[in-house]
Amino acid sequence: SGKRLRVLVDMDGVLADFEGGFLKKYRAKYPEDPFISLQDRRGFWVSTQYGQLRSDLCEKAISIWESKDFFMELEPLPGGLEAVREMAQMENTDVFICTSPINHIQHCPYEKYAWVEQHLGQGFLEQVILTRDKTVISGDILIDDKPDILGVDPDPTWEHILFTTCHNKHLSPPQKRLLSWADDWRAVLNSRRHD
Ligand code: BVP
Repeated sequence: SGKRLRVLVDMDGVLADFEGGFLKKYRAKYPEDPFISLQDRRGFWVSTQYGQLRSDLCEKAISIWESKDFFMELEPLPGGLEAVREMAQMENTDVFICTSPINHIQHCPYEKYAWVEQHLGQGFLEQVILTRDKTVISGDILIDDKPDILGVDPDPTWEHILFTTCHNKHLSPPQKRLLSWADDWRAVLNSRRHD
């Protein structure tokens, strides 16, 4: 087939350690309050689980990722940057980073671009897609840790590959999984090249 493969890669929980960065800053800011260890995380929304633990903790959790430098200072997840760099060099392959910014716009959208520039270089800014609705973005594959990716298009073009993280590891999802960047992501790409 002469067609190029388009891979969409999510950022938080796939390339950047949102959960680890959140927990570290939450514990530093609210040392007297209870927290949820990464082992005990369930459900995509951190704020929902903290709100269930104690109602006031929902807004305390939100205050963490709404703070300046939260997104900029997230650590890269092991192997992720190397994987997207390798994808970008592969023949007949286009890779885009597809990420949903939070609605508190002061810091997050800028810091997401700044993170990509710092870790992947200025040229990679061409590959960044910020959208609150990933179903309207066309691609062959979307690698994302969110189990349910919904939007206005009921039949997105991409196949969702669920990237395993603390909050989704106990699910039995309908999607194929990537267990980590040490898993065989090249085979996942190749499985979509000819159909
Ligand atoms: O920008 C991230 C963090 C934010 O939602 C976005 C998810 O983007 P994708 O990974 O789908 O691209 N976010 C927000 C909340 C609560 C908001 Br109230 C949360 O609990 N977890 C979370 O990731």
